[in-house]
Amino acid sequence: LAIESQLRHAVDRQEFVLHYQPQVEMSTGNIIGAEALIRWNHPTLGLLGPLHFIDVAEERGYIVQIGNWVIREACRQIAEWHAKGLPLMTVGVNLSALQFRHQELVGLLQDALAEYQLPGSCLDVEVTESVIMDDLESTVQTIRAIQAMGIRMSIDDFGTGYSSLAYLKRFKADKLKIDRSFVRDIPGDQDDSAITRAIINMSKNLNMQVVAEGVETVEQWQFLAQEGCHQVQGYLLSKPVSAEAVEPLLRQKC
Ligand code: G
Ligand code: G
Ligand code: MN
Ligand code: NA
Repeated sequence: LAIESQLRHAVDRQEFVLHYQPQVEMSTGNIIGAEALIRWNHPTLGLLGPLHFIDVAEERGYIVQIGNWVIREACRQIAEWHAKGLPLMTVGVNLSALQFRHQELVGLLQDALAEYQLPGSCLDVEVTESVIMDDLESTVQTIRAIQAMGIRMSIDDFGTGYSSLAYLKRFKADKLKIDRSFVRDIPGDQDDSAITRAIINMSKNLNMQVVAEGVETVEQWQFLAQEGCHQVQGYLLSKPVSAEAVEPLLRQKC
């Protein structure tokens, strides 16, 4: 309960920070972007990960304000990196259900890009299948409006939601992110290997990019490379780290 009232003021008190996990293109080894992951620099408890506060933030409705901060902060950071001579990065931001259904989302994305003079291609919006399935009709419209700005749409944790594949026909997702629960036991586990291979093939046949999450070992990398996965993300390359710590990694791209 203390945490709830502290959470309410955390945006105003500037207690949130974004960490970044690089995403690598398998064919070139280049870092082509990063996923932004929120942390709460709590006054007494230290740095807290999303598992400690995202659900509460969603329940209490604070997630909209927090999510708005995430979008603006990601844009500010992309512009700062660019001003320092880095190429324009694409940053993935995670959107919660409430935030995705909020009527001001599209305007907010537009304003954040305009404020930092960034093209839409700098942002990649990540939503889970459950968020999409929640209200498919209105979701499809929101997704189309987001993509019309040049922003990419990724399906996060793909394969774990209670959903049918039919939604993939209703709009064109730009990217599927294979959930790390499937990646964890490849190549040893035959079922996980088969599922991962199937997701990669389906993505390619539907002209979507495919990203494997949670890649921790060289053996996983090799399996994914052999199957033609486009991008990977995971501890093998880097944990999510602060903006300062990720900067040298991003420079390797140049
Ligand atoms: O960052 P990991 O380190 O702990 O993230 C855990 C979960 O929190 C992931 O499922 C991720 O999608 C979610 N998450 C991370 N950052 C954000 C954010 O800015 N907004 C929302 N809604 N979820 C986030
Ligand atoms: O649900 P979402 O995909 O957005 O979750 C990202 C979460 O996965 C974050 O909590 C992040 O810290 C975690 N993560 C990223 N890479 C790895 C990895 O290689 N192994 C494990 N176990 N977790 C990872
Ligand atoms: Mn994500
Ligand atoms: Na994910």
